[in-house]
Amino acid sequence: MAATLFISAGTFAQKNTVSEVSIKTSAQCDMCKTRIENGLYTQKGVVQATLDVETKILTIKFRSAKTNEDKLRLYISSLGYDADEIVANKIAHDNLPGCCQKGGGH
Ligand SMILES: [Cu+2]
Repeated sequence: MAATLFISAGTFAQKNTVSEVSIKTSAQCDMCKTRIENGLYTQKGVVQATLDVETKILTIKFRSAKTNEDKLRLYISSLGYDADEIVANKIAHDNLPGCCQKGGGH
């Protein structure tokens, strides 16, 4: 009985494991912050996304059963921003408002 309970609790915990990753982005301003954070919330497994505009560090809490760091970085690139060593998707980047592009207006 005790063993069964222990196993179920373990399975439950594994399914709901929340990991955290910090990713350096090329975000420039509050518009970028909104764009990146709101975008991430549409992605499976993302629990929390917080971008610090000053440091450009994005902190994401995610369920490791549903997504992973590489997927998240690729998604950020698809929004037009660098994500650590993943360079921003060029088309998405060039479609951003000028002030949100790398080295733009801030
Ligand atoms: Cu911006």
